[in-house]
Amino acid sequence: MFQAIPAKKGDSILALMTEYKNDPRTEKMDLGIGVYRDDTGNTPIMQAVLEAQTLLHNSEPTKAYQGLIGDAEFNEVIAKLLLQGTDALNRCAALHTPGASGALRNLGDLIYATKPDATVWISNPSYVNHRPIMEKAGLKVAEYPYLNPETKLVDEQAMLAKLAELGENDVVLLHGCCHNPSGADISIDTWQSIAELANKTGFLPFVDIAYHGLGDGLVEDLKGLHTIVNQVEEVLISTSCSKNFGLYRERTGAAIVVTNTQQQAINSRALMCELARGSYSMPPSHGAGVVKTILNDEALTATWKQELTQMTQRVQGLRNALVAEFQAKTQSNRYDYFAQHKGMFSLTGFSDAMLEKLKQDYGIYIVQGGRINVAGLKQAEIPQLISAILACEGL
Ligand code: PLP
Ligand code: TYF
Repeated sequence: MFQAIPAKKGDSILALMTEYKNDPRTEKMDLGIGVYRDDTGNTPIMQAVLEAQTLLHNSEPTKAYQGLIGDAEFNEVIAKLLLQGTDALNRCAALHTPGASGALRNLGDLIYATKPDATVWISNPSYVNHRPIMEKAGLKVAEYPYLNPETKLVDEQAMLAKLAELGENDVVLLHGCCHNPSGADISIDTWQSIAELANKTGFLPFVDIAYHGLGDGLVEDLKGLHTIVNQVEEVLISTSCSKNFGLYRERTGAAIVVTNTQQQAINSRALMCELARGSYSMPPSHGAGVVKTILNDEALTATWKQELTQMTQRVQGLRNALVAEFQAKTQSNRYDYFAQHKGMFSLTGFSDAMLEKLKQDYGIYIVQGGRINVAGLKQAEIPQLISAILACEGL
């Protein structure tokens, strides 16, 4: 039965992570997979998470099943974290899922269950798993123009021109902030135009926000999402606690459906529960328990916000330092885009040959397409990284 299955290469980002681990060199730099690291190269467990885990450990009464909606209190706090201050909070329902990946798949299944002919439009480029998740849900996937390869910023005109052609059979998957892989985010004016276009043409906005708080901060990073939900009746949202709570392996996220009435949202979530029943059934509880413990406690929330701000500021500092060092070494502004990008990543567009040389000759690991995880850098490594890039340039 399984003899016909060919060997597979698998996910190139995860493969690069393993290749880095197996590289015996001591002088090496992992700028591949999207995890935050501190200046010593560790991905620490946040202090707020450590304290919440202790509280949880001492108070958790049972490990009995939670039911298909997962942790109901987590669903409430995560919806508030994202939608507080908008009227969408009164016409939404959240479903605790195994990471944003689980949310993306569940919402893909929801789209398929209600409109099997829909096309999901993803940005070019987009998160490596957007296309496979939506295709495996049975949906057609197409790309809208996004990144201008010259400026490394968003080609907003081209993007809006394509979205203007769409209609009621289309779903537009948008990155809420900190675009993966490019780091280039859309302006508030463009979010406003997207909201207007959605209302005019009837496409469904689907906002994936996996890096909330890692761009300009928890409040600022929601401006795009809020622009949409304040004006458009129906919106899908997937969110992740992997990065902003550092809970990666705990697989913690949520799928949120915003509809025209609270009852409609509850009905939609009932269908989402049925769809979850057809795959993983119930999500793992620990990460959601940690998140709700933090968000229900003022002191822990303050600690968490402070830590998240420090992480974000470290990345912004690295971005500024990269630009300053590039300017000093090249007497040019061609790498200034690093400081205009938001979140963990910047897409450089480095060629495969250049990436191979950086890896082989310098032990520098960067994802295909040239996506650099700025959040994986140590301050002291910046001169070394830039010298290596400049030595390899032109390949
Ligand atoms: N969406 C985007 C844009 C991502 O970059 C990621 C991965 O980090 C995810 C979703 C999935 O996140 P999670 O680890 O919560 O499944
Ligand atoms: O883009 C990234 O690096 C993160 C982590 O199959 C990730 O989103 C990468 C690949 C993958 C799962 C998670």
